[in-house]
Amino acid sequence: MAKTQNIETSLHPKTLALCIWAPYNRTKNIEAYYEEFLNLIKSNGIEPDFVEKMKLREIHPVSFLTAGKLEELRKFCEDHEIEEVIVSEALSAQQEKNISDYIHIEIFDRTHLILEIFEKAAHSGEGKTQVEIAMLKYAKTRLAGKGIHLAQQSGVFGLRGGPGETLKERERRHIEDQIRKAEQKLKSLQKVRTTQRKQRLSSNLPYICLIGYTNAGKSTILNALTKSDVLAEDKLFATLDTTTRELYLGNTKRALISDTVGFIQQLPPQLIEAFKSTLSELEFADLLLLIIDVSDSEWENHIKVVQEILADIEVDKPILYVFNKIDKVTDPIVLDDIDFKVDKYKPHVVISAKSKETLKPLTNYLTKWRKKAS
Ligand SMILES: Nc1nc2c(ncn2[C@@H]2O[C@H](COP(=O)(O)OP(=O)(O)OP(=O)(O)O)[C@@H](O)[C@H]2O)c(=O)[nH]1
Ligand SMILES: [Mg+2]
Repeated sequence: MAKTQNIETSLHPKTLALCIWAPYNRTKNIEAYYEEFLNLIKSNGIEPDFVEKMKLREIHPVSFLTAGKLEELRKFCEDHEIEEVIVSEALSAQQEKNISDYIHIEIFDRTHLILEIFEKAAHSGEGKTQVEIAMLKYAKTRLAGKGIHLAQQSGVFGLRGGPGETLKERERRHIEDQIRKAEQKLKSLQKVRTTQRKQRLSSNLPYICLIGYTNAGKSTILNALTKSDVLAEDKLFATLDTTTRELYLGNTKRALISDTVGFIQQLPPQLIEAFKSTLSELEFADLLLLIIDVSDSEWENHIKVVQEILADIEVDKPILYVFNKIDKVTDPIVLDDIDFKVDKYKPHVVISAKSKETLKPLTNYLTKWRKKAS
């Protein structure tokens, strides 16, 4: 490992953020990937004391890190009295447990980190229930990882139906029970959504959804277009709940527009699954505004991530690519490059949500689109 960085010393457990460049990660810009991971940690309200980078040539199937890397990590944690490690990758239950056992420190993987951010950001009953289901499903996989441990404790390693297995089985059943209850609750909450949708349809107004990578500016654009005050901040996953507003263009009510949860690369599958009820809104959209933070050097990769998730949830709707935050790009060479590259995405507009004037390409597009539709 290299480039140790002591950011802060405080009362919280001494935390190491372990940035891993795994062989399956085909990014052209690993530093941007690390930065995003550190932003996830920050969005969860944590300031890591140390940031370490580790490049892996191979993944060990049962411990993720090979023996040499494991020892390197153990030594670092011992030397710096680390009390918890957050890893940039999603680990299997067994990999997490094996690393943790070797270094004698608690490990949190990428999925755990994202689930905690979602838990903090959920406000509505539906949002909270969706996160609860994702967390329970995650807990269930971690329980499987505890199997050997529990069996060893009770001295029945390798025996089926012994006390260890019974305990695990009981825990598993308890979690499954909770998942079932939460899913029932979600179903009744979805009824409310269906009623709202019916009301929307009866209004005969077209329906527009804002989608995109987290922090791209979706809520800021919703606020600017509809004079609302949805929480918009420089934080990953600030929005989890869908907000629908009336969209006026000129002085006429033209459409209904919704903000949605943001996406990220390697979004935990439990979350996609749990958020299908919120994302099902997209099926009813007449137009998707795919918001892109064009000041982020990774914007093309972000579009790919969004397109992959849309394909995964089987949403195929007309898209307007909205390249946002152009005010942040000042380098003329980068501006030229953007100018050239955005042409691949049709139709598109380039905007800044910061002012009414720079938002105009979008409002003009929507006005024309609306006229064409009516
Ligand atoms: N400079 C600049 N900043 C912007 C622009 N649009 C949004 N921002 C900022 O970008 C940050 C994220 O904006 P949000 O609107 O919260 O982004 P979001 O896509 O809703 O993010 P999530 O809800 O977390 O997925 C905020 O700090 C905004 O003020 C823009 O056009 N220019
Ligand atoms: Mg938002």
